[in-house]
Amino acid sequence: MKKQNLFILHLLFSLSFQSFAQEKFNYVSFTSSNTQEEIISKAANVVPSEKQLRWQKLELTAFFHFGINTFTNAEWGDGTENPKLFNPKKLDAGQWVSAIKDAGFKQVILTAKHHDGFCLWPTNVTQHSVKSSAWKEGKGDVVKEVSEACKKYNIGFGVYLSPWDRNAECYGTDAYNDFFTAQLTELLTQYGKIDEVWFDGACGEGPNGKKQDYDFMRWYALIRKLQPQAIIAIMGPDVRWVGTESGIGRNTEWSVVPTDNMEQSVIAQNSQQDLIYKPLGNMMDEDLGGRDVIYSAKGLIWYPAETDVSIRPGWFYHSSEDLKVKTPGELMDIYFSSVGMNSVLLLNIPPDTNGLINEYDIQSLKGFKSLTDSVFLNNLAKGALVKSTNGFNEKSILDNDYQSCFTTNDADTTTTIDIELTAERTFNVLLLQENISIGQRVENFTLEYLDNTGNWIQIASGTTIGYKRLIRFDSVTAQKLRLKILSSRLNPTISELGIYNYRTQ
Ligand code: FUL
Repeated sequence: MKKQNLFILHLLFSLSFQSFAQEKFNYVSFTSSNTQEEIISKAANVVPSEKQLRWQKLELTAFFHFGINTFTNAEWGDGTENPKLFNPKKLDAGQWVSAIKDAGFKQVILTAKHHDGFCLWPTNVTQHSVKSSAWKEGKGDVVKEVSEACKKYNIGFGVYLSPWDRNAECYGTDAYNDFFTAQLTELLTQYGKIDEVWFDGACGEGPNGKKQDYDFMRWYALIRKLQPQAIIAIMGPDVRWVGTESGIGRNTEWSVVPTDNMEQSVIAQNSQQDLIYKPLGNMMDEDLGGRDVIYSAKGLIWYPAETDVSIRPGWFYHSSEDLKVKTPGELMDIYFSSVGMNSVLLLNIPPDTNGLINEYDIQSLKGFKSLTDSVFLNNLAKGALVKSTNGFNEKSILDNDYQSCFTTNDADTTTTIDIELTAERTFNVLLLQENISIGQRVENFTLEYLDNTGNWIQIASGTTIGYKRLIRFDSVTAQKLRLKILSSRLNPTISELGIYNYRTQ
């Protein structure tokens, strides 16, 4: 290629990357004068906060449901349990953390206190804790042991602290908010770095039960102050619940969703700062962020989905469920329908009464890891020739570097990328990743292959991509593939593309 042409290409390339420099916000608000075009362009520039991006890249996180329920064989304790029953004689937090680390998980969340109010650390504000248990003669601290194991294995550490507390006498009065604040402060100050705080929305008090107005704003502010890097999930501002406990997310999963409680003053002055309130709005619909939904929104926020599901039928360990541990194949299905649907997976693996991850669960995690490795360590598109009709930086979709990406000029919201594999291959999985640090933009795409009669045949199609999209289809054997981005909110970005073969047993 002539030097001059190369220069023009380079210029075009840098121009297109200037669009990345457009103003980016974690949330935006609209006025009634905003046109639909303006709304779409603003939506395309809403991006994750630094901590949301870090969290999204974890992909796999593990829940440890452990507590008095483990010893009473219950799912929801009522708070009257005898703390002496808690006695995990062989507790080994290193075994828990290494088991999940070996399976590819990057962060854990421990149920420091579930609805029964029993605390896994020796809190100062109630006797209902490990302090009153038989375990280590009341001198043990599960939160400490798990947090230290996480440090040792370089795994993120988070805490679940149930707002609903069936043991605390003050529950239902103003004093409970102080009680909870004190518990939260202990957790945030005594165990080093906390990466995620998980506030459960569950409350089974019923119409005649105790009513508690939770002081969430105070708790969010406290977390932001004491552990500014921590994600506040579910009943919190950073991460929303996907809406099921089955492990199945949405086919169309927008991380940019409407929120109703946009305060003009907050937005005008602190547009780049963290929100300290939970976005309000319907976060349960099938389509949370499509065009029709956002046209009538007051504002938009980056509010991604977390998919929580248990490896067993229950959240706590019950020996009767040993044979019901999900198989590696079932965990793979969940991986496809959570991580593969632009969500982070929070898989619960409940330690047993010995204080160990049970052998059944260990075996299943191991099988899951060998399955993910056997599929995803071998990108069949590696080394392929990649050419687009109107884009730049095509090679970056195969460079295994998330940050670098393919894109087009600003106004080009469609593109076609041809991929010629180094040889004919058999495959049945497509992986796509958008560079979400630039925004989530793609609304519609297809994948085709060239069959041996010279026809392009569609094998996969989808709407959103987001951080990661995995699509399975019937196996095909081909050498030439065509990815079509049919609709995007601004110039699409593609960070990575993968083609894999998943052999189900
Ligand atoms: C729910 C709780 O009620 C369950 O016991 C479990 O902790 C699950 C993760 O969240 O809301």
